[in-house]
Amino acid sequence: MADTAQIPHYDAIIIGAGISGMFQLIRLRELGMKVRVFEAGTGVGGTWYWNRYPGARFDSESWSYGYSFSPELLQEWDWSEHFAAQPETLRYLNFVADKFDLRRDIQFQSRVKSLIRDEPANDWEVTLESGEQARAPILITAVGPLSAPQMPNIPGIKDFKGESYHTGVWPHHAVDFAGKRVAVIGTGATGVQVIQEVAKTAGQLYVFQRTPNWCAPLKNSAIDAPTQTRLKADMPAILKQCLEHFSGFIHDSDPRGTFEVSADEREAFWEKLYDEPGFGIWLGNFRDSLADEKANDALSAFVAGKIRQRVKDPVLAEKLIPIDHGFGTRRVPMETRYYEVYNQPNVQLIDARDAPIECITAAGIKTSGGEFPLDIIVYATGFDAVTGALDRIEVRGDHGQLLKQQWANGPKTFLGLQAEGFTNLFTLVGPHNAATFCNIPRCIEVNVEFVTALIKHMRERGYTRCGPSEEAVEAWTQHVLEGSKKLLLTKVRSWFMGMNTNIEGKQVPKFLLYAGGLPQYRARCAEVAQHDYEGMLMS
Ligand code: NA7
Repeated sequence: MADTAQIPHYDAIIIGAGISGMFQLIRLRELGMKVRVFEAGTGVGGTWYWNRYPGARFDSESWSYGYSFSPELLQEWDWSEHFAAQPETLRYLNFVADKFDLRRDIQFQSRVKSLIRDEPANDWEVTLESGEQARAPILITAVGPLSAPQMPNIPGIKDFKGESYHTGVWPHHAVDFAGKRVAVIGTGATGVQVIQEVAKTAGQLYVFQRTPNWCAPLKNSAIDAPTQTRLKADMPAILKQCLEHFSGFIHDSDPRGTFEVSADEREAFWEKLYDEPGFGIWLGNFRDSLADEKANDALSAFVAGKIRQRVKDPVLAEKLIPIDHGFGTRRVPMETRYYEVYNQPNVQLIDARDAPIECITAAGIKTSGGEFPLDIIVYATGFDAVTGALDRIEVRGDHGQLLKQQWANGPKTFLGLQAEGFTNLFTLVGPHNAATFCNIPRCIEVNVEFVTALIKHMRERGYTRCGPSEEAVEAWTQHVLEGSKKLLLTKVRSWFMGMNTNIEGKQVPKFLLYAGGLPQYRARCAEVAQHDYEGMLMS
């Protein structure tokens, strides 16, 4: 490494100014540390900065999503809807950045190219795409689990003469769909949000669906003044409840088994959940819904019935009903009149399984069944999930080893926060971390508080290095993989399983989440801290 004395030096460097990076900055400042945050965007907000596509909004109840660390902030901010749209969330995160004067430590338009450990100097050297460099002994990645947008591997994408956009890097200018011929490729949580919005104005909307997903009604509404007052008063109880629930939401599974109740009771319960706002039907269902095949089949049959009721054309309805996976074994897209969109004359579903997309041409999309002339193509094709954002950076550890290579056969971490041989690197919301299957701010705060307390512990005792032992990594990885086996979702192709048909080497399932739930994760983190960070070697 060249003349390092010329390179700006900090106590810690954080990569990313989304929800986790912003909160980590606040906490490290409180320790009196000199911190630099590098952020690729021109503003704060991470996910909510990049995903500004039409229809983008929460699936978490807004009032369960905000930061909890500041009672003042909780009282000051009023959410206007139970499930806020992206512009409001971005406004909220900017409000936080202003309130805590965060921008003075954040360097925007600074995409990181490499993170190289200089072990003898006990520093991480950060190099930006611009060539600019910075160093710090502590490096915290706050790069997000769904932040590496992935284009499909369809030939001819560059040939298209119309407008085209990936949802995850949506432009800052308005895109006008009125009267246009529009294609949306992808029917995941993002595609579903885009489709129901674009269908309102497009002249003709073609939805290219390869795999139907099980969607459920969001039931969003405005928050009226009395509800606002009640929510503010209930905030401590709501936040406590979230921390005690499996995935950090206000919803938690029902203690009853699917077949422990009568058929009538079961049906009535599902009707109630289907009619209620939010993820209740997914995360607040019978305790065996996502683990027992028969229970899951029965629930899937109930939801299929709903789709048949809502889509007028019976042949089309069948095309929208998943046949290769059960309800909730992939991320459930939340919708507002999504199925009714297919009753509109300006919307056509193209089954990309029957007639696969062959290529993109200058004029539109060509499938094995025909050609579709288009003005706009929207790629709602998802992300290189969880490990993707780290894979896109050259991350080299103590002995020059590549993190991507070390994780080639699946991630190996301690608590989803540290990898062996990557001293002083902390991966907020990393793979095998509870935050990957969570109402994310609730888990982010758990991550950040743990890392902050650990750094404080190191500073108080004069430790300058921290990394997990081989045994701790092995034990955590086994615990994560063992725990995943009970869930049906491990048998299904999805981003949960690190599978992406558009990326070479990502066709083999590698479980990326943590299926033990937030309470168990918090308990384990607390236990590790109480035992002087057992499993983490400090010197
Ligand atoms: P997802 O859930 O990964 O969905 C991507 C969609 O794009 C999905 O329907 C894919 O079909 C489809 N896709 C991807 N590549 C292709 C090609 N080559 N041809 C046709 N269709 C394709 O991403 P989202 O952005 O919707 O959601 C990601 C998460 O962000 C979401 O779970 C929320 O937590 C927020 P496939 O299913 O692979 O057949």
